[in-house]
Amino acid sequence: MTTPESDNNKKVGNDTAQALEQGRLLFAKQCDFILGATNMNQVPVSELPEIAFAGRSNVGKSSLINALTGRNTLARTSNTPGRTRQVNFFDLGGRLMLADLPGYGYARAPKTEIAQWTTLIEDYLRGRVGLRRVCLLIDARHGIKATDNQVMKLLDQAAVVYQVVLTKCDKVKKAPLQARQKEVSTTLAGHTAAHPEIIVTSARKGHGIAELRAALTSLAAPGTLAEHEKLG
Ligand SMILES: Nc1nc2c(ncn2[C@@H]2O[C@H](COP(=O)(O)OP(=O)(O)OP(=O)(O)O)[C@@H](O)[C@H]2O)c(=O)[nH]1
Ligand SMILES: [Mg+2]
Repeated sequence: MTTPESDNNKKVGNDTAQALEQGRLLFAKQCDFILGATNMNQVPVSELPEIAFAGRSNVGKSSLINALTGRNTLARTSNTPGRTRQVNFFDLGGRLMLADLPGYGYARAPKTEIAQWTTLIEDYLRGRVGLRRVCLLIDARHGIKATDNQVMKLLDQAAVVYQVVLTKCDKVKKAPLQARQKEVSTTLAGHTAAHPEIIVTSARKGHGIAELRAALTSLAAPGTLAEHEKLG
C-alpha cells in the first residue's frame, strides 16, 4: 500500500518483504490476555521477550495493540482518558509478551490513584526483567511533552531501549507530519536509549501497522521450524 503516511515509514530498517510477512504471521497468531497488575508483586513470571506500550493518557496505546493483533476488543479502549489503570499483559503466540501500560499525565483522577499508577509505571519500566523494548507513543498532533521527556530520561537511566511510535497520523496532514517527524528525531538524538527510527501509525486507518509488526517480530522468541519452513 502506498499512501503519504506509509511513505513516512520507508526508512524502517527491516522493512523487507520477508520481515513484513514474518510480522504478519506472528501477529495473526492467538493472543491471550494473561492478567492485569496493579503493582509489581502481581506481574506474571515470564521468559518471553516483552514489549511495553507507554505514553500519555489517551495517546492510543490500547488501540494500537488492538490494531497490531487485528482484534477490536482485546485491549480496552475509551474516549475517557485514564481507561487503562493497570499493566495488562498479553501473550502473543507464545513468542512475545505485550504489556499495555496505564497512561501518564492524566490529571483528573484522584491524587492517590495517580500516585499509584505513576509508581507502577516507573517500577515496571525500571525493573521488568525481559523488557526488550518500549514503544513510546507520541500523538502526531501534539509532539513530545514534558511528561514524555521525564519517561525518556527514566528509560535512558535504566538503559531500556525505546522507540517512538507516532499515533493518530490520520489526523495530521503530510507536511506538518513530516515536520513533526523531524522535530522528534532531533529530540531523540539527545537521548542515549532512544532507537533512532520513528514509526508513523494510525490504528484507525492501519498505516504503519505492518511495519511496526515487523519491527517487533525481530525481537520475538524464535518460532517453530514449521513456521520458518513456511517462509521458505
Ligand atoms: N483518529 C484516531 N483516533 C485514535 C487512533 N488511535 C486511538 N484513537 C482514539 O483515541 C482515544 C484513546 O484511545 P486508547 O487506545 O483508549 O488510548 P490509551 O492510550 O490506551 O488511553 P489510556 O488507557 O486512557 O491511557 C479513543 O477514542 C480512540 O478511538 C488513531 O489512530 N486515529
Ligand atoms: Mg489504554
